[in-house]
Formats: sequence, structure tokens, C-alpha cells
Amino acid sequence: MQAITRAVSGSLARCELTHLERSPIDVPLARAQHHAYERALRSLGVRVTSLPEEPDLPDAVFVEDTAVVVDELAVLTLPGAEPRRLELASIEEALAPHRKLARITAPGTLDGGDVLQLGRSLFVGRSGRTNEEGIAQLRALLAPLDYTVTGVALQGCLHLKTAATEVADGVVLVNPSWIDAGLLGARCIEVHPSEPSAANSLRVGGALIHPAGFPRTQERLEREGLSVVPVELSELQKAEGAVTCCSLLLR
Ligand code: CIR
Repeated sequence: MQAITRAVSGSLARCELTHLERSPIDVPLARAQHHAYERALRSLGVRVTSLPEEPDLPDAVFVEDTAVVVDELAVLTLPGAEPRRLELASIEEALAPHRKLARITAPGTLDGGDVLQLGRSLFVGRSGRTNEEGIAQLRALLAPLDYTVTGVALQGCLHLKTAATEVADGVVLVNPSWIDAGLLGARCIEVHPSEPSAANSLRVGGALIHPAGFPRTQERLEREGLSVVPVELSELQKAEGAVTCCSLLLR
């Protein structure tokens, strides 16, 4: 497996924010945490291609939002936050050697963080970033490849994958306050109620890269026999980022 990541921008403190109050971000610490995240990926056998920092694009580290990658195709998104659209050009260049490319176009908008793939079913959050037209365009691109694309409602969080991520085949880690998990047709493990932001986990090989600081949810995952690699991401969490958003996985 390969992952595309991007170094933390020196301007991270000017990131987009939706649900959190702005709080000071320690950029050198964010960089150290991001390096540890990349090391965790490598330790799980992933080949990491780390793109250079984009000094003027605060959120460029969150590469997940710029593309939806399936085995047959990479769809460049049109991020709902307009300033983030400048992140696309370098991602297009990075993906071109690996996949045929397609794109979401205006008036459609779509953030990759809203797309949860469970086998050949893709669920897409109707969020502040992703609109019906974006979902319809993704469906039109992927239906001929035998994927289903289903829009799902969200409340209280930024992206669908803030609320739900796949942790094993047919098993999803969810925060049930933010999504009606029954819609996903998967077995659910709920985050511990005291850890609402713990539903974002990155499944790599047989393990999960999970943000440190959620011990009770981690315990629930381990009780299910899942292997958890905790990574401290406090500074990226202040920018409303977590573990899935920092990589584009090419499986
Ligand atoms: C944003 O608001 O776009 C960034 N500050 C955070 C994006 C996080 N992306 C993700 O979870 N997929």
C-alpha cells in the first residue's frame, strides 16, 4: 500500500475552522507529530510519498479532502472551503502516475473527508462542505465502475469520517450522536461517550492508527481484537484534523 502525505504548512494556524474556537497551534510540535504519523504508516508497511509543504496553504496537510481514490480511478474533489481549492494542482500531479483521473466540478462541491468506502459502497456525508450536486457527480463517475454512492445526513461534526470510519471488514467505529449509523448497514462499535471525537481511525493492513488521548475508545477497539497504534496529534486536532485526513491511501 502507498500513502500520499504532505508536510505541515508554516501557516497552519490560519486553518479553516468550523466547530472549534481558534486556539494557538505549536507548528514545530505539529510537524513532529506529523512525522510520527508518517513513521507509524511506514512501520505498518506503507510506502509514504511525502509532498513538500505548501507555505501559503494552511490546510494542505489534510490531503484526504482533495481526492477520492478507488482502485480504478482517482476523483479530484472540489473542496467546499474555497481557499482549499488551491491544494488541488499538486495533488493532481501526485496522483496522475497512479490512477486515471476525473474531477468534481462546480456547482458541485465535495470534501474527501465526507466519503466513507465500505467495499463497493461509498457513503457520502451531506456536510457543510459537500453538496447534493457533488454527490451526484461522484455517483455518475463511480456507478459505471460498479460502486454505489449514497448520501447520508450528518449533524454536529465537520465530515462524515469525523463521525464514522471502517475499522475492520464490515465494522464501523461511530459516534452515534453525529450520524444514524444504521444507514451504513455495518456492525458498529460506538466511541466511548466521553470521547466524542474518537471515531476517526485509519485502517492500515491489520492495524488502526488512532489519535492518542482516547483510551476508553481504544479499549473498546482492543476488546474486539483490533490492534491500535496510537499517535499524538494534538496540534492537528486544533485545526479539526485527525488521522484519516492526513493521507491519501492507494490500496
Ligand atoms: C478544514 O476545515 O478544512 C481543515 N481545517 C480540517 C480538515 C480536516 N479534514 C478531514 O478530516 N478530512
